[in-house]
Amino acid sequence: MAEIGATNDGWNRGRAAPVATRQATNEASIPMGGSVGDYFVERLHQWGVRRIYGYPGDGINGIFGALQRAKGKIEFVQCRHEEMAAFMASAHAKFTGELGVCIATSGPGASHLITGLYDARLDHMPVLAITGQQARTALGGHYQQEVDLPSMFKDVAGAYVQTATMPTQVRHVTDRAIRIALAERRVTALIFPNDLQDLDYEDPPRAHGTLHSGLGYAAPRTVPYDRELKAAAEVLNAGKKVAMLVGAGALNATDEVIEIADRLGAGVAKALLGKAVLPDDLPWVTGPIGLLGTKPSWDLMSQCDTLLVVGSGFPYSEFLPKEGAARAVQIDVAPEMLSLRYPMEVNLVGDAAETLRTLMPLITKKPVGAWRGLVEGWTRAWWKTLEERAMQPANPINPQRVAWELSPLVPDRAILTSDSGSCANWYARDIKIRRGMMCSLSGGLASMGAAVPYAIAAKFAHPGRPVIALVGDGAMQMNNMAELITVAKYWRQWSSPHWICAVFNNEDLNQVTWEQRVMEGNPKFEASQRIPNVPYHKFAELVGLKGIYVDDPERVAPAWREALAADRPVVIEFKTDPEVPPLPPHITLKQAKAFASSLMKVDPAEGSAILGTAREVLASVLPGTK
Ligand SMILES: Cc1ncc(C[n+]2csc(CCOP(=O)(O)OP(=O)(O)O)c2C)c(N)n1
Ligand SMILES: [Mg+2]
Repeated sequence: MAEIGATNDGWNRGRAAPVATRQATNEASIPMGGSVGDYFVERLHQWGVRRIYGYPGDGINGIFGALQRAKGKIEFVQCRHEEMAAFMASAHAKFTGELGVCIATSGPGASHLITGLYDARLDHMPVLAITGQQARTALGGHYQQEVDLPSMFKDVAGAYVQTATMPTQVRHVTDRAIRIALAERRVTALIFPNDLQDLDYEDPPRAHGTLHSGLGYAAPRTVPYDRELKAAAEVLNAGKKVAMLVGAGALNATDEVIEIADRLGAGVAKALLGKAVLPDDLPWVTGPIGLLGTKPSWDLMSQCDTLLVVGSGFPYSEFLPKEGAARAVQIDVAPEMLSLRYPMEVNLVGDAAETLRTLMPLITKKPVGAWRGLVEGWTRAWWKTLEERAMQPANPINPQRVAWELSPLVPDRAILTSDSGSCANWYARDIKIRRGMMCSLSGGLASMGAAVPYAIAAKFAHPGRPVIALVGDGAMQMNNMAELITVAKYWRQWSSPHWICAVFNNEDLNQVTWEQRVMEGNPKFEASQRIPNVPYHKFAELVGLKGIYVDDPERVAPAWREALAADRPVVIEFKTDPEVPPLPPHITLKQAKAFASSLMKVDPAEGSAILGTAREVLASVLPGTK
């Protein structure tokens, strides 16, 4: 069967990209005589599902029995925690374009899924959650592990949540849950009471009150009408200083984004989930935007006269032009995301690549002018600033240097993931993405604990590609450490062993420590911020992986090389300095004042590099301050 969703560059599809499952067809018939569980597993297979992440329990044993009887037609990947299974399903969807599927038992298994499902929900990923439930005869009886699952799932999987109650109902609830997830890029949930799972399956009879549903979904070609395209072209052609912002919805449109940016003479900033849309060696790509963004992206947005947003739900309006300062056009396949962060003059509902291709002939090529030169100058200067910041001495290792030195060493076609924490800043800014690479993180939800499960799902989806996860020590302690056991369990079946988890050990919940200082004007709150020092590399060795420990800045690059060449998955632990600030690209005067006042109060780190930081903070609001 054609593997439509996983072609070589097929990963490169974001929110707007056509989602396909492996060919779903009505032709294959399901052998009769099996249980509801057997039927359900076979139907998932017909829909193209080949891998499910999850954890067992007595509420779902009927379906696990069916998975076992299906003899590997669908691979089951055992995680350490259901939340991790849901993150893996979300990441599977991100890295393949296919439906992600996770499974859990009733009660606590189902409730554990929730955060991972919200990750998929907020990043518009098609994910199906399958859970067990207590027997139909017990429901409503305050029974053990009885949770009102439809109510619990109603928000996160609001597009479609159903409890199956009869064998004859299973076919249509399955077909609908999958079709809705794929077509609306939403999370859906199916709940199976455990007694139902073991009943004999029956097709719906030809009778009133029955449904006879079928398989298959193919994404449509979505393009706006000519009238809107002309209006958009008029705005863009009139612009003298065009800025673009691209996000995950443009991941399938790299060539088209480059072509339109060249025609418009535009500079392009990238939202975090759109990091892989454009390679960072293009001189007019200003890199990330927002709190984790760059100075040239800030300048681009504050000085442009025209804005074109493609496939991005980037949340922070204050990083976009001032209202009224720029004429603007937005392209998004999801109408509800249009004109949401900035009032757009023209809203185009459409797939990014298709819409840009249709728009292209209407765009007049602008002569290469001063604006592009300006943007390229800002960007060149910024890369130098980044290098200087990365190579600043620190105690013992500057965390920016960890990402900066990795950047040129990242192998072709590698897949990168990042956790939420200060490392997301270095991932966003310091790693130069190249064409053919993939990368993602928990974007909309920005949840801790996602980088390792994302990296595991990336490796299952693309076992031949190197995978690198960047993770803070707090996030390791939260859940990522346990998932190293999953890596230890499965890595030998991957065609290449190159899987690396880099830990930034700063004994601190550092991103939030800095937020407390800069946003609130509070000193570091030791009780909430300081975390225990754990030998992550030794934990890796304990479970059979390779561990590398680095506390010497000069060893950063050689240690990365060693990790990249290892014959097994690696945990590479960097002892990093918590006093290197993950500063927003542009600090406001208000924030600088808050920070200064936090210094006046007693900060446990007083007297250390923090005073040097004060200079850096003030210099970014008051240019020329040293
Ligand atoms: C599940 C969850 N809990 C809390 C937060 C808030 N939060 C964001 S970053 C962060 C600190 C992360 O610490 P660590 O993983 O050690 O990374 P560091 O910032 O120190 O590099 C916290 C607590 C979150 N994003 N997600
Ligand atoms: Mg930390």
